[in-house]
Parts: sequence; structure tokens; C-alpha cells
Amino acid sequence: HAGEQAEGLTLPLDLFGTARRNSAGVDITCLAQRAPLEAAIALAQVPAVPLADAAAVSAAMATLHAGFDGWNDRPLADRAAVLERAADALEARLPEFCGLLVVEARKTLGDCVAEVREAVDFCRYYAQQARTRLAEQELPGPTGERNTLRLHGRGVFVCISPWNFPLAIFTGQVVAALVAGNSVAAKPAEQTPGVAQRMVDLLHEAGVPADALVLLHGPGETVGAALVADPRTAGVCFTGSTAVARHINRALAAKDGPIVPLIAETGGLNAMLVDSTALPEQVVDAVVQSAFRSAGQRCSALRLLCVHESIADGLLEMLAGAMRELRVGDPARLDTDVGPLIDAEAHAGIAAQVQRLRGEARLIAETPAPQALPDTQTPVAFELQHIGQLSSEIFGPVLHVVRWGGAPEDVVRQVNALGYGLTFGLQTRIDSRAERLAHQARIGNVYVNRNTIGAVVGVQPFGGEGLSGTGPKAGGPHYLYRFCAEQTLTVNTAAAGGNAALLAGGH
Ligand code: UN1
Repeated sequence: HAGEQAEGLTLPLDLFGTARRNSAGVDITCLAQRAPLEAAIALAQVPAVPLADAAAVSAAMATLHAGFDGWNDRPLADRAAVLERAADALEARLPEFCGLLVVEARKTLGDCVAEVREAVDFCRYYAQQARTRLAEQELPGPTGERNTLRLHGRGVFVCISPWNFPLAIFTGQVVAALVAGNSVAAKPAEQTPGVAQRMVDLLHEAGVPADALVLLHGPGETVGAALVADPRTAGVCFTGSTAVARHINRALAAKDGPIVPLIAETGGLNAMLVDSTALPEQVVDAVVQSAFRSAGQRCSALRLLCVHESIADGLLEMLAGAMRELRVGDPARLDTDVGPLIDAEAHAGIAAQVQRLRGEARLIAETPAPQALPDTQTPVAFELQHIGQLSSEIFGPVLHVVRWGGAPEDVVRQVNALGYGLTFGLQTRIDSRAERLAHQARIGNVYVNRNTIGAVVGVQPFGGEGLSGTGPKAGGPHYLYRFCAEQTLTVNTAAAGGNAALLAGGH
């Protein structure tokens, strides 16, 4: 088949494929590319990082508060140029960052290449967006006045990021906040401090001043909470669980002082609806990638497959066959499809959920593992009786399947009722139906006849609604605005004298 596109990777062979291409069409399995990647994994050393305490948080906030004006006053084009320099430097160091990601985040090599490219794309995209969207605008107004709209940073922005995209999401948040003029206190996930440290060093080398970006390591309960509670915090950008987003929202609401905005991108209970006209091979390919790639550790991953009863038996048999072919194992190998989970704690939680499902649901298929692998959950699919049986997001390679009859609109209604709204897949050859059901879905990213992961920066702006977050979408044209404060400047140009400097655009 022609191959699916996911995060710039075309997958022309079986399932995830052994030949992998990046978005520039470069086959990363070719020897010239492979050698530096393998060498980088062998050489990868996760840097040791210091843990922050309350005093370190407070000192960092004082530094960033003092540093804000200097950075915010730099011309927009300068700040954008710093991001572009960072993008070039990161691209040149792709093998090194891949090596670090494989070792620290246990992601497969194919996922790591895609992730470094995504981080590069975030830097370039937000630089380009800032130049055009954040520029000063003259507004039409009555004669005798001049009206100007200006955007600037809000102050110190706190960015709290997850371990599942420890480079791409971390970088996307930080550079968006920076290019808008904010100074940034960044708190990466505890599981992946090293890659964040290396990226912050790179950003400083690219020209971000030391007092405009400070990295703070440690638990969310202490370091994250102290950052959110700090009176100097002017905004919070968070990606992670719905529960933690609620917690941050409550903490912000309880503070005295300015009203502090929260940008939250949280979980999903993502479904795919397959009708009787869908192409089975295409569905299986999309399901396997969406549910099991990255070991299901994506908020965009498929959790619930809703198959029309008329084609369910054949489709599930084909899915079971595909799942048996997946290669589970060492993330450093290019031919591994599914690597280990992030850590033993995550594994224990998911294993308990799988144990529960073995008692409650029908096992459809399970990928065999060559041997017992540490912290690894092999891909597994269970059939439920109805959508209501689905409890909460399981952040691993665990797929639920239900059969449906009747009207597809009823399925979408039930999916909407789950309350999440991140990704949704539609598999149908009836175009008008796809259009209608997409419109009905209260969901941020709807994908028709393809997989539901790997949103491309600037091409598929990513983010949800409801329990899945606040918006605006990352990698989309509205994202930067939320990091800005706005000033409308109205000058009475008919006034006698006095406004010469303002009229001359003095600043
Ligand atoms: C996440 O998993 O936290 O579309 C979000 C995708 C990615 C998802 C990132 N951009 O698969």
C-alpha cells in the first residue's frame, strides 16, 4: 500500500515498517544516517541535574522577574532570530539528542528522530508566526486619532511539561512563551530532566539570556506547586494529566493578586469509528499505529475502536494477525516497534489495569514478547460490551474495542459523552458521513481514513476541548496570542503639540 504519513515518517512496509523516512524523504535506515545514530546511543550520557528547593525557586523567580523587561524590550525580530538559531543548532545535533532520548525516555529510535524534528519545527514555526502575528498593528479609527494594537509578554511564564515528549513538548512550550516576550521558568518531568537540561543549554547558547530562561528540576508537588503559587507568576502552560491541570487551576484561583491564565493540554479517551464501508487493511494499519506506536504513551493515542458489527469479525481477526507481527523490545534497535514504558511505576499501574480487563472483557489479541522484558507492556486488545464500560485513560498500549449497529451518530454522541475531546478517527468511504460526524464530534483533532497520531506542527494544529484541555492549539496560528498581553494605544492626533514622539513611532 501507499504508506501512511505520521510525524513525517512514511511507512511503506509492514506495520511500522523497517524502512523509515523522515519528512524530507531521507531514509534514516541508510547507513550514512544509521551510523551516527547508533554511535550517539552508545555515547549518550544523561547529564546529572541539581534538584531545586523552595529557596532555588524563589531565587529563580526573582531573576526572571528582573530579566523580563530586558528580553521583552528586545525587538520581535531579534527574539525570533534566537529561535531560528536554536532550530539550526538542534537540527545539527539530531543524533546526539536522539541518543539521549532513547536512553533517558526509552523511546524507539524512529520516535526519537521524529521528536527532534518536531522540536526543530516548533522553533521555526513560532519564530515565523511571531514575526507576522505579533507585529504592531495600526487599527482603522476616526479622523483625529491614531489607534495601535501592540502585543508584549505577560511577565514570568511557568512551563510544566511531560515525559512522553520530553524534547518536543518541552521546547514548544518554552519557545512559544519566549518569543512572545516572556521570561520563562521551565519545570520538566522528573523522569526526563537530562534532555530538558541539554535543550536549555542549547537555547542559552543560541542567545536566550540567562535571566530570561531558568530550568528547575524536581517533583510537581513541591517545585511545580511553588512555581504556580509564586506571586510573580504571570501565566502557566501545562501539558499532562487532567487531574493535575485541575489542581493547578484551583491553586491559581486561590491566589491573591493578578488573575493568572492557564493553558492546559491534558488527556484523551480517543475513539475511532469504523463503518461498514471502511477499508479493513487501512483500518488495521491506522489502529496499530495509533494505539501501539510509542507504546501508547501519547495523549493522542487510540483507546477505543468502535467497529460496525457487519465487518467486526473479519477486521478483528486481521488486527490480531497484525498485532502478532509487532516487534517488542530494545528501543535502540531500528526494527523495534514497541519499546518499554517510561518506568517501573507506570508499568505497575498499567499491568494492574490489564489484569482487571482480563477479568472483565474478552481478550482479542496480545503481541507475544520474545522474552520477559523489563517495564514492558506488550500490545493488547480487549472487547467491551459497550462504551460505558470504559473507565479512564490507560496510558499504554491497551486498546478497547466495541461493536456497534444502528446509527453512527449514536456512537459519536456516546464518544462526546465521555467528556474528553482530543483526537477522533473516522473510517468510512462515505464522504458526506465523514463530514457530518466530524461536525458532530466535540473533538479537537479529527482524522478521516488515517491514523490519529503525529500531528505535524503548523499543518495539523494540535489540542482538544472539554477534559482534554483549554486550547489554543499547539503548533497552530492562535497559540502565541495566549502568551501575550495586549495594549491598545489611542493617541489624539488633533491635540495641540505634545504627541510628536508617539506619532513618530518612538518607542
Ligand atoms: C501528547 O501525547 O502529550 O499528535 C501530545 C501527536 C502528538 C501528541 C502530543 N503531537 O501524536
